[in-house]
Amino acid sequence: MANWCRISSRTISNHVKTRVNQGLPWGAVGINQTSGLSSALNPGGPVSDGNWRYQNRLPVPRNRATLFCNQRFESTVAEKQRDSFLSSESDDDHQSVDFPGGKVSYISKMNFISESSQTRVPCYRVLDDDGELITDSDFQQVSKEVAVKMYSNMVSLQIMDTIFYEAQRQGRISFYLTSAGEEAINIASAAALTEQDIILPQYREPGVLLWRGFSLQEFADQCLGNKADYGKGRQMPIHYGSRKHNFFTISSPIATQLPQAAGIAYSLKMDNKKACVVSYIGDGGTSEGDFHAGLNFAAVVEAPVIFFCRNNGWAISTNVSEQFRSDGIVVKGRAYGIRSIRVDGNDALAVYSAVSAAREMAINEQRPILIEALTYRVGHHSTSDDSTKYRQLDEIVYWKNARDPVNRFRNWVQNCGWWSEQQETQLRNSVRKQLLEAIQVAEKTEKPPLSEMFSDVYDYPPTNLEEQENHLRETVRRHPDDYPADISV
Ligand SMILES: Cc1ncc(C[n+]2csc(CCOP(=O)(O)OP(=O)(O)O)c2C)c(N)n1
Ligand SMILES: [Mg+2]
Repeated sequence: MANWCRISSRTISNHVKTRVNQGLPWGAVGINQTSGLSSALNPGGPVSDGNWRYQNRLPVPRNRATLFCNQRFESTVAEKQRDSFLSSESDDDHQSVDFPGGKVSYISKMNFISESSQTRVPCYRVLDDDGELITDSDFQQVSKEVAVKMYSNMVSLQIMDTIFYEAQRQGRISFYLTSAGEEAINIASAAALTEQDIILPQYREPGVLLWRGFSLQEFADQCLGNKADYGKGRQMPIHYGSRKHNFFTISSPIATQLPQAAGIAYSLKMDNKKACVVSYIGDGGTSEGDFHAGLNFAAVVEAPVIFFCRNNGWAISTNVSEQFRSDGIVVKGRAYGIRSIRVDGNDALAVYSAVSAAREMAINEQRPILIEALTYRVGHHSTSDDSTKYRQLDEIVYWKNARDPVNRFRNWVQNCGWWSEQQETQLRNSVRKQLLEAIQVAEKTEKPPLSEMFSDVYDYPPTNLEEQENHLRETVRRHPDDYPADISV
């Protein structure tokens, strides 16, 4: 369970008072309204062993900001020597070695590079918790039209999640996975791109496809695996893909999309295209070898790709504190020579601004960029999971209510005078109705013929596959009650 601790506003020193701090499953991070560096809080008392998550647990505070603290940034001997030699002059300035990558100076002091810096990398945001614009923030303005579309899409995604989730509970689809809590990441990142930019998703980013115009009917057809599904019913629900929308088909093995993204971005570079690749990944996905291969490859070939990491605190039941000891993911960029930023993933304007800037740099300077968005997976991992078995209900409720990205953005759009209560009701009723209709249509649409299950891989199917096909047809004929009646055998 996450380690809970509390910092009252009195304990926050003056210089950080202007920065609001979040209750985060990945420890407290200073929130910065500009993308530069700033101080961050050093929360809680020291805990010295690896069992920190089970110690120092304080009662869950009510009605005040709660900080999920961890103490892995505790001072160590190495940290006290913190990076001093990186900034100080070499004690023998004339002694250096020319090494691939530049000159390296020699020093005669034995200093290890510390494992972490004293302060965590701050988190860029533009809107405060109430959706008020933070004075002097550094952000990309969005037009009324774009803002309203962003908000409407965030609501549609929420409703889509609710209805498909219920459909799964009713046994109408076999599986589902929601994006609850990550609506701003989904929609705002998509809004900052152009349709020529190529998306390689993990799986919790259907909002990008929604933004690009994939219809509710197309979502329903895929989840129901009918004849209209572009994957011909061969994939599990939520494995969307659309050539028309430059959205690669989701594949279950996580992180495989990253080296592919680097390669595709390199091809854009070779063709002098004014576009980039955006590859999404979860915090858990960063532990895969493909994450490292993808980032390194992209850095070396200077490929225009944005690696967008949704750090939502959990990889199924594994908390980020059990996933890595680094200051999240943002710091990993530098190890590969990649420019990086940490952003508040629940602030749609900050995500939009960071992705716009990243896109400009990726294309104009032909380089990869890493974005780490701090957020929280409000739903269970998928319909195969019950997250109350490994995390506290209060933690979920806190993020669902106090940190909801949709309400936060709504407040801003409403304060701009671009949204009303009446529009809200109309939108919600209309999307709900469209979705229910889409599911009904998808249910009535025939399933793809059985032959499709064996096509598209081999020109000439090997004999073992032919045997499997014949065996399957025989089984369906023998047990018709166990298979949908509309499958053509
Ligand atoms: C290569 C690989 N290893 C393990 C899995 C099993 N698996 C599916 S989702 C998941 C967790 C991923 O967590 P994260 O990347 O944080 O994404 P989130 O679900 O939080 O959005 C794991 C381990 C997998 N699909 N592929
Ligand atoms: Mg995760």
